[in-house]
Amino acid sequence: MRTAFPILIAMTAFPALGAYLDYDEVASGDLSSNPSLPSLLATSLGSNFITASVDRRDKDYFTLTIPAGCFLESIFLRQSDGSEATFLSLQAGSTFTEPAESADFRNLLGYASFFGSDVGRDLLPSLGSAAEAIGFKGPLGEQLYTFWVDQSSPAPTAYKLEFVIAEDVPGPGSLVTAIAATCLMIPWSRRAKR
Ligand SMILES: [Ca+2]
Repeated sequence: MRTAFPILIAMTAFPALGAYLDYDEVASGDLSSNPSLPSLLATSLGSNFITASVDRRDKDYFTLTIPAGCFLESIFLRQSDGSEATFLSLQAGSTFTEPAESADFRNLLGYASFFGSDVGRDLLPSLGSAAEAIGFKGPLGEQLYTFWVDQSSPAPTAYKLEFVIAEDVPGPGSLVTAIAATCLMIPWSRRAKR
């Protein structure tokens, strides 16, 4: 236990001032096209970016790990240059279980389509309210989410997404408190230093 506080204080010494995850396919390689083995990417508090492209033959699958006690608060579309809609979907967990050719929307946590005109919009509410999908409201608190990005056009469509990770806890409760121990200890440690 004695080592926990220095580690937590070290983590909190650098609050969300910028992009902690900044994955760009140009520099880091194409994201996985295998739903059973998505690219595994760790996020941090604040803004996390993925810049990539898809086309009819190139689907993107990636899993985001959310820091313990934190929440996926928003998914802002920052770039989209395709002439057709790009499809975005997610499931909780470390793989995507639905086949692209015959996905059962009832097994998706959510899905949405976006165009260039949606740049600047938070896609999370649309994902959560998609017809037939499991759905959700508000921030997402699981530790792992796997995303599927798809496009029917043969021409590549570039997209950039900003995933905002927040430390806010939506409400009191022992389970939430236990899960959120890391983030809850941040204000405690700051108070202790004053
Ligand atoms: Ca790609």
